[in-house]
Amino acid sequence: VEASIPEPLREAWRKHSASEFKTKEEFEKELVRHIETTLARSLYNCDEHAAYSGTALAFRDRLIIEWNRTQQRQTLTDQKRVYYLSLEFLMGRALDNAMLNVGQKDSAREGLKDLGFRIEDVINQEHDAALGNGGLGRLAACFLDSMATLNYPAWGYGLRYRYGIFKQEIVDGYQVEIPDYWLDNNPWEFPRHEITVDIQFYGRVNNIQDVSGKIVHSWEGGEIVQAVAYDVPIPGFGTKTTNNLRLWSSKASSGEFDFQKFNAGDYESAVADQQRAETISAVLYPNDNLERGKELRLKQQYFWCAASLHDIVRRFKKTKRAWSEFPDQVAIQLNDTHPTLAIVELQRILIDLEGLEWDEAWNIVTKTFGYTNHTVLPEALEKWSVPLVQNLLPRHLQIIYDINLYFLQSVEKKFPNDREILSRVSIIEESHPKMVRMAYLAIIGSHKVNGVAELHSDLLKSTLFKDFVAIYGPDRFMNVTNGVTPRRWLHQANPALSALIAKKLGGHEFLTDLTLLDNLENFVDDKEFRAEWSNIKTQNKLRLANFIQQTTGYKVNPTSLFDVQVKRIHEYKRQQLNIFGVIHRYLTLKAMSAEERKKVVPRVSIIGGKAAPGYWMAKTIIHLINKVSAVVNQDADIGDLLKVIFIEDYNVSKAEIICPASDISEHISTAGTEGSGTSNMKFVMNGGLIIGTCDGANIEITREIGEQNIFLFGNLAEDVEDLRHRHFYGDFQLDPHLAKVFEAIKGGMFGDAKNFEALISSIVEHGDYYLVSDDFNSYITTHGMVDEAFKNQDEWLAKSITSVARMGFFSTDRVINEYADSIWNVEPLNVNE
Ligand code: 8GP
Repeated sequence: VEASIPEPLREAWRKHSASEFKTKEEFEKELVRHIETTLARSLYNCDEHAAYSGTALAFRDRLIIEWNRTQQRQTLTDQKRVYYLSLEFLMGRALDNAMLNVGQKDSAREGLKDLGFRIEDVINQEHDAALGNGGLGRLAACFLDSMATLNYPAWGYGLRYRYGIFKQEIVDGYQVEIPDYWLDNNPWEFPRHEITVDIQFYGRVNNIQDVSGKIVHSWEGGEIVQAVAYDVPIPGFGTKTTNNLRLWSSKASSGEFDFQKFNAGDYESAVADQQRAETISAVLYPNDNLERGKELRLKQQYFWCAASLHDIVRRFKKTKRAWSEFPDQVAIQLNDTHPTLAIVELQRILIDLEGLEWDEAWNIVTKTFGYTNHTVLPEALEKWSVPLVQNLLPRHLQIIYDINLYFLQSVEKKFPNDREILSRVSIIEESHPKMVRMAYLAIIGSHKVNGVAELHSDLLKSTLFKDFVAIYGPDRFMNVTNGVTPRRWLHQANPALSALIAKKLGGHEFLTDLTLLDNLENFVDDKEFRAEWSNIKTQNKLRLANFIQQTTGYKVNPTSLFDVQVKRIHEYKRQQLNIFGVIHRYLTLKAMSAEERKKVVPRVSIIGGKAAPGYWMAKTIIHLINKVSAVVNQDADIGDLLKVIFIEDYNVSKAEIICPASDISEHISTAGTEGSGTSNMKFVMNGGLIIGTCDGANIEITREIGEQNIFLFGNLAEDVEDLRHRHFYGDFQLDPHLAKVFEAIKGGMFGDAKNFEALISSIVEHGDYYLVSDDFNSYITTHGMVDEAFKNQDEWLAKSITSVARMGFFSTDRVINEYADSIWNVEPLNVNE
């Protein structure tokens, strides 16, 4: 139904059309109105949380006004749009970001003050939106910010999980998981109950011959689950664009209950059906860099891909264009292989529902999709068992087989004498059971495949996807090095530093053109500037020290060197290397004379991150960190020389406190294992130095900021395979310093040694896959260099300023422009007309 109001009646609409607040007064009016009406509170019972809700609602109104105009503008200009499909969007908090992006934080601060509240306390009321695990999900969130800021017509599509990533509690040193029910009073989403899509599962395929003799495939039976849209407005910084993040929620399709079953007295089964449907979008899988092949996960993937594609196709069909124009209107980016079924689904829509020929359809499909790979870890590569796919998505399996058939025929033509290559590149792995290799399907169905840092993209081409480079040529494979949004990770997280930089550079333009930071190098020797810079770091460390005291009870000295490693806990990221290094430091301190100790730089080792609930070794590492913390922190003999802090429940809003407060941060994955890493960028952008391996984006950070400004250590990626091979054949020598650390653990210094046996034996007896022992000496030696460098505060400060000045490359604005130019072929919208 066309719901548009006819022109003669639009006058009243124009007169009363909602407008956004622009001053402190107007903000106060909106805030009080929301508190008194929407929230039904008053000045007699308005607590901080109500103040937060009212403020959020006032800003939400502003966003929705811009959101409406943006959608209108994008529909009118009818340009090509980008759709970013990601199972994870790790957004964190929205209020502070909204205030800063629409440029009204001062109005809000003053307005809240007038009404009796401190803006910081109000902001702190917000629950993080934690619909992601780690880097991949946070990258998607940074991308949304940049796409809106740069005025790209872009949508995010994801799942509206009822439970985000679990909350982590530490009990007796062990991680305990608590469900994160985050949806109560979430003011940032708009339910669109009128936008629903029916999604089919199971059933069977009937192949029918039509009058012309063509075989038509019809997917019948099975069950239907309904997808309901929830929209989250994404405001750009300093621009009119507010884009949309559409999250799908699952619901039983026949309303609340199956009333027939209900009336027949089968109450339980009616409720069970409903619950089974709602289960699809109930939980985020809490694994980072690990796939477990669970049916519910596959259901999530198809549910979300099918709903999103239906939405995209519906929007395209409204323009009444020919199907051949689809790739000129639509670019779809696959954030890892999780949305690969979208390729199959689009092919299905085109041939089964729209009646296109296979080749014509496939040509449209491949021009539409791009695929980003985030990891080379074998355990993270998705494979789905053929029987599972057959049962859940019978028609899709047929299409996958057809895609594979045509692909293998083309490979055979190209390499007629190579039988081996066919089995190597086949989408179907000939195992028991057979498996569908999703990465191969994603490559074959996309026109571009990219990795997330240079080394990573090179490794993809030379190892995992080597055969595909031979088949398609090198042009299909490219690199787009990751970035982070400077709005959240500099301006919002570190307002004092952002203000100082703006003062020096004559404005905040650097926030939308980060390369302008390079002008800071002119001030490296500016005394006053240096003092302010250093003072800001001290204040940020003080803020973190207070946070640590409030949350752990431990007092840390803010003049100590703050050494931080925060990220998901994973053997490849090597938090075990870190904690063994800390134990080595502790043992060294204990053996020192009082005289020697005087020369020691006091250090606070701060580690935080979640382990996947089923990842036992990662949980063991957390346990060890907490045991070491308990022993070291109460050792009066050591005092401030060493403190060890485990930050519980690390998340985006905690990262905003932690990143600006580090002196040094650790990015110490085994070379060749980390796709890119993005926290390395956040830390350097905030004036912290880093210690790291030659891995992921560390290499490019080094190239930008200069070798003298980073502490690199460890074996190179090219040597890893050989070392592993040698270990496998028994050629392994435990590093003598590490041996001492193990002696201490085995001697019970950190509680029952049995708890840590497996951690030690993975290194000593099982081949040390992550090369902890091989890199240990280099690691502790380099930490010695960090200590020495920190003693010279003047030079340290120069390194800090120079590094920030050279970080311009690592903005997601640069990243998004690269995707837009070389993968999506889309232009930003001119919003000033
Ligand atoms: C991560 C990579 O490990 C990291 O190096 C990279 O910076 C980031 O993606 C963004 O590109 N990968 C994941 O977070 C990941 O694989 N997550 C799984 C939950 C899907």
